[in-house]
Amino acid sequence: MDLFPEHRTKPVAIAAGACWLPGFALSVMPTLWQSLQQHLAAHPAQQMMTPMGLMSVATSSMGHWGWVGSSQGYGYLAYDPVTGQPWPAIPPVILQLAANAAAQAGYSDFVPDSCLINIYQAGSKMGLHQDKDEQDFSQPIVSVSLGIPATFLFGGAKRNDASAKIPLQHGDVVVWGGESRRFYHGVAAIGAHQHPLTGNKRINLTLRKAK
Ligand code: MD6
Ligand code: FE
Repeated sequence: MDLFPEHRTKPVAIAAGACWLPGFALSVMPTLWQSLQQHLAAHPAQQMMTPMGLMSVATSSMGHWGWVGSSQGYGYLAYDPVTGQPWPAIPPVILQLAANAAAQAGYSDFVPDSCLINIYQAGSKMGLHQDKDEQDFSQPIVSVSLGIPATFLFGGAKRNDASAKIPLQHGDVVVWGGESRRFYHGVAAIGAHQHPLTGNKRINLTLRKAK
């Protein structure tokens, strides 16, 4: 597996059914960024509680189902617990990007109903976990990275399986599905960096079909 190809423009297979698409989101970034800023102004990201404790990332959502945590548990909720309002629709630019990335990775007709927005700063991380709160595991997950770099950890079906370390940059997309749909994954602690668009932050969009 070549994680550092000279030309970071071609898809890189990272596991069975999982694909890293370097720079795939760059062409739509101006439109994407504008819609994301509008969303976050109305639905600010909040640090969610989970039964494991307060998350180090701040979270907001778009789409029919938002991902929400509390000390009682976590999962998909149709309204923003902060405003009590339904989540806004996923903007067309993001829906189209997700469908195009999924298709590039071999998953046709991907129509997500959930877009989780995670905001990381220096020291934020996400421990190894599986995404298994969705109903249809035939649908892939599409993850879009903005801003400062992150090391995405992509393991296997078992928690102890070795993890590949994927050096994600602004505009990179990762798609996983098929055999790797329930593989363990996480984000290593973020370093202190600056990015011209996002400042000291990394923003990740995770698109899924929840229900
Ligand atoms: C990321 N997030 O933020 C990856 N999975 O780069 C996740 O893998 C994730 O934030 C399940 C539930 C919430 C998440
Ligand atoms: Fe996840």
